[in-house]
Amino acid sequence: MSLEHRIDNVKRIGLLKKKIQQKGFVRIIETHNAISGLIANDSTVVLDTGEQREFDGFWESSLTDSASKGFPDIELVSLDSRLETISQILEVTDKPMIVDGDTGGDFNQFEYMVKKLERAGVSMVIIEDKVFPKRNSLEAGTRQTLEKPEVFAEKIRRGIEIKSDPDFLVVARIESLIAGFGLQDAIERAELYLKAGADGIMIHSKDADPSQIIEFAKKFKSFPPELIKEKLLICVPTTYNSLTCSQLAGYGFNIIIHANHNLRAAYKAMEDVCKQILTYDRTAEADEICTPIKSIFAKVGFLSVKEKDKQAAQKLKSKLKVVIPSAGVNELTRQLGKPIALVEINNKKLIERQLENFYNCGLDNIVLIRGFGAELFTLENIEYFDNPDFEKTFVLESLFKAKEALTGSFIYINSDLIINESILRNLMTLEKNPEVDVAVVVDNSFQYHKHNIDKKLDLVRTNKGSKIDPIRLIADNFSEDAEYIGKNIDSDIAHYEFIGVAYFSEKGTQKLHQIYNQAKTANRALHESSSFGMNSFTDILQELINTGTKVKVLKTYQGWMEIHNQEDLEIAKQIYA
Ligand code: SPV
Ligand code: MG
Repeated sequence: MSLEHRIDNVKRIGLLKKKIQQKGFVRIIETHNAISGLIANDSTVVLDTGEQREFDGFWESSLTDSASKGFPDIELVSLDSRLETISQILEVTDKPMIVDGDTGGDFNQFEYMVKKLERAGVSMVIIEDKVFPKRNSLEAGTRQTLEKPEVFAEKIRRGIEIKSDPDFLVVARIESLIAGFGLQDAIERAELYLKAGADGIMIHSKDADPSQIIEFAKKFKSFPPELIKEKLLICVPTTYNSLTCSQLAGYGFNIIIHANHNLRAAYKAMEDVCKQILTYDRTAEADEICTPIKSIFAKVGFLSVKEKDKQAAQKLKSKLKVVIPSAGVNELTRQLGKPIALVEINNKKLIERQLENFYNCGLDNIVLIRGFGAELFTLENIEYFDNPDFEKTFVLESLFKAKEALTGSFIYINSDLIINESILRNLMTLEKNPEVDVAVVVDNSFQYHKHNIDKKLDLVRTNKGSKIDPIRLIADNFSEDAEYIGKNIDSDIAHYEFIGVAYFSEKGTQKLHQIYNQAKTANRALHESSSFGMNSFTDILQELINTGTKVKVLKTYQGWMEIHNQEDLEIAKQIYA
């Protein structure tokens, strides 16, 4: 991951020298942009012998940088453009870089090049002894003009003098073998460049036969010791590629550069994939030769961004949670083959409509307990819990499947409800009200249409409730205490209907746990329930009342809707049309 590769420039510059000192020789791989840098940086193999092998640094090649930009390798790409690529690679990696400086320009230009590369965090610049503008060395028949050795030696001297970091290295690249001037010319030039202060010599060849290179290495070793003290020998075995790095190191090379392979590999892969897509007129076949997008996401750090986003969102979530038990199954959900929360009301799932209201109120800490059709919940940013026993147990058991999330204060809401934001906002005021530990949302409109209600309602009788004007009801919220809550009460003496929404303060939540744990230990059916497993939410509310907890009521007149059957669903569709 790109963010993880962090290293400061001074440390990185010194790394190349350090690695060579430690290992004797280093393996360098070409990179031409940030992603190739990332891949090169992270590539590693473990051999049968147990040895773990990776690249020690990068070659920022003039050939592949130019080609990446669609240009021939003739010193056409400006230093600024090269520097842009260089800094993009360095930004996401933590290994040292050697820059192919072409001819380095004239003496003065080379001084600026050295300063800029040093400042960028590059460890080494290699310049070649050709006349500007050089031509790439690999193509047979290309006209190659070598610089006068004395002129080039002077350029090296100027570069050495201007650098300020002793670990930044200036290397002379000898092109005698490329230009056909022979080994002797190469050796004479090497001697001159070393005397000018070059930190090392790169000897280049485009011959498939490595014998001249090997010969050069032998001659280099036989130079007077003071001339080659701490001097590096470098090669680029593009054409004589049968020799391994270890073999080349055996001949005395300290740096072995694989100069163009990442670009060539990418080029071939891109050509192949383009042909596949054109041939089959689709991408199904091409996908097989492509890296999965997820691997790229992982490499460039996108997956860790996703993870960190999640963690941050978790940290910054509202303290007040919303807990939705959605495990149960009824006739309607069986018919629809999905949990009620996932039923679509005019192209939007019920849960999405709920979530919209929660988010609008700043409530984004959502806990949902799944059961029937659990696998159908794919919404993110919800903390899920599961009640696999949803057929045999009831809502209290579902709620306590999320017991580890039941901490602090929370709003309980049934999954088949849509409620107005005003109800939520009213409940949210309780966060600042130390008087209320438990509150339930109630509605008295059932009193006016009792006769056409087909299901047994959860009714509430309070200490001060009466039949009064529904508008006035709202004015005295949280002043009445529920005395009875459940189905087994004559509707004539009940004041309200419990709508399936409740609030618990931190203390209220603790009491809830206490009562639940006691009932569990005793395997006790609470209130109207027939068994412990069938305990309902209203059963524990009544138990709270019975054990001295005040359960306050928040009165609402309409502003909520329960999707209980097909008819409700049709009404909801009309409302949201
Ligand atoms: C490069 O990679 O740009 C080089 C090496 O200079 S070569 O292409 O072999 O000249
Ligand atoms: Mg080059």
